[in-house]
Amino acid sequence: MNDEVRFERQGATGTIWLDRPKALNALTHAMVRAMDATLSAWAADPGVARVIIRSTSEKAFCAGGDVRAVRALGPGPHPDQVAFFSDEYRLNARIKHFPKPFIALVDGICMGGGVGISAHGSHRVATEKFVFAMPEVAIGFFPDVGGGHVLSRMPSRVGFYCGLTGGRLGLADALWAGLVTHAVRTADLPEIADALTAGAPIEATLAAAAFVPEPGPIAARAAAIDRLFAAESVAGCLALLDAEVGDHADFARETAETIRARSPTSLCVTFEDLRRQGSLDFDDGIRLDHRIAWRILADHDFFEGVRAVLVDRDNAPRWQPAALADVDPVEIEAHFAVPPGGDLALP
Ligand code: QUE
Repeated sequence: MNDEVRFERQGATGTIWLDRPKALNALTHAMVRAMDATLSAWAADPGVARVIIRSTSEKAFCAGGDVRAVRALGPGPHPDQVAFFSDEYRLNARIKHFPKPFIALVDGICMGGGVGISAHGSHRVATEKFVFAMPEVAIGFFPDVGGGHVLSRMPSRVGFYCGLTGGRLGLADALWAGLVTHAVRTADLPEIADALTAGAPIEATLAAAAFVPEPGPIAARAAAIDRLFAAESVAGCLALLDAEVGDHADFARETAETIRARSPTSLCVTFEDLRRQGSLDFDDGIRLDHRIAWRILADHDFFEGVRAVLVDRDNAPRWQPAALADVDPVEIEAHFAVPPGGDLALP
């Protein structure tokens, strides 16, 4: 039994409690395995009619995967690293294809791996404390866990903005982008959860609790973002951002500065990934995530990025190569090849 994630059965409702608050519920391999096993059993159990996932932390739903543990195994790909990502991606696919309502109650930070266990469910309920990000380019990784599938389907190339900057979306923008299905208030969440757990009708309960937030900052800039991220490469987008004048010039300058701090290799991999994900179904998309993750485990930047952001916390990663112009296109293409062990096996 794993005490970092707990499972409850009340009547026909199964509840998953993420309970690793000191690490903002960052997903360990044991948590991933426990959730996958329980969801597999609940999918087949006619006594379970719905599943709710929520957090014991007031601050975070889930900040990501336990990438510190992945890094601690050293440069890879190590079999345990590959197994962690493979199991995590299979869990993401299980949630995407879950045969019953899967309701994520997301109150607080939801990044990376947290997106993978909430955004693919049938109901994504979030509060005014919701903060979404796919920040992996900051640690030399890429938006995995089915995040590329989601980002590539957001309106107005906002997914490219999110993926290449690691930038955040608040509740209003996430609702606008289709990530969140219902905006509710944190104060109302206990009552909503109790009603859903007791078997109240899902759509009516959520519709009655939902509110319409004030428009968010990203939706307000959607047309500019669409234009600024319309180039055919990362360098092309940076050129558009650098050339921007007028109302969005400050936004463009800050955005370009953020992108320039990210791993050049991660940026190029992410750009090509988002380009491809738009025309792949979910399962092919997550198989692509597995190919890329496998290859990134052999790269320099992931280990350096986790060191700089999460281990030493100097926030001064020394990327290799350090400049976008020095990224070899052949190296980038290699991230999309089938790994020696074959593609991710999905049930
Ligand atoms: C980018 C990321 C992650 C991140 C920060 C980034 C990520 C992740 C965590 C994280 C946060 C708090 C913890 C923890 C991990 O931070 O994936 O163990 O306590 O899991 O800039 O991709």
